[in-house]
Amino acid sequence: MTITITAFERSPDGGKGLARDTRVRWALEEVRQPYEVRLVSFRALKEPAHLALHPFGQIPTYEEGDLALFETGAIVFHIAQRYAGLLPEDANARARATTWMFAALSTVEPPILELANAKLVERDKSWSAQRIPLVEDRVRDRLGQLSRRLGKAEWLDGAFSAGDLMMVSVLLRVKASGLLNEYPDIAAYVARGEARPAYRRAFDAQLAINTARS
Ligand code: GTB
Repeated sequence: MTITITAFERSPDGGKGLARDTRVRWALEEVRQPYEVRLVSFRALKEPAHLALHPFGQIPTYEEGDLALFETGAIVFHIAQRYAGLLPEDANARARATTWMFAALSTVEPPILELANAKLVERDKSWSAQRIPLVEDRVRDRLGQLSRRLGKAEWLDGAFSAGDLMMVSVLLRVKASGLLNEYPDIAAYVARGEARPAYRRAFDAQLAINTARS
């Protein structure tokens, strides 16, 4: 059955992996499933056809036969459950890998998004210079906790899983800030994720779309 995802027609970062179709592409590449991409303009995101797929008017979406999904957590989880390669066989190990997916999205990503908003959206506010260091410290708290758990391990819980895919995807959003470099184990962990052939294929595919159109 053909899998179709949506992605930005023109990504604000020029297709350098920050838009969230990257994590869905990465998951599909890890499980070796071919997929098609429907490119959507910012205007079309808020039009009825796209809103029928995604109530919040965002990318990415995922269609497979009569199944339509939104939310990258749900999409990656679906891919990991349906196709072998992203979740362990053992039921407890599977539950732990799923826990890391949720931890990435519910516990680590919120302060990272807060920092991105503080730097991009709130820059012109009079209080911005006071707020940014506070938000940076919230990110540091999470990175420190994660670093203490990860230590020198290659991945969060044994073999690479959907938990790592989601955690690395979330951490990539803060890479440009330089904060990851304060936690060498985390920086190395993210670099390991980026070095995976499946990630490289996902990244290159997104970049190619944006490069072709610039
Ligand atoms: N919780 C949802 C999920 O995980 O699927 C969030 C989806 C989401 O934020 N989608 C964004 C979107 O469609 C694109 S990824 N935004 C348009 C809108 O809301 O109108 C966020 C994103 C986009 C681009 C960059 N960048 O270029 O730097 C970074 C992050």
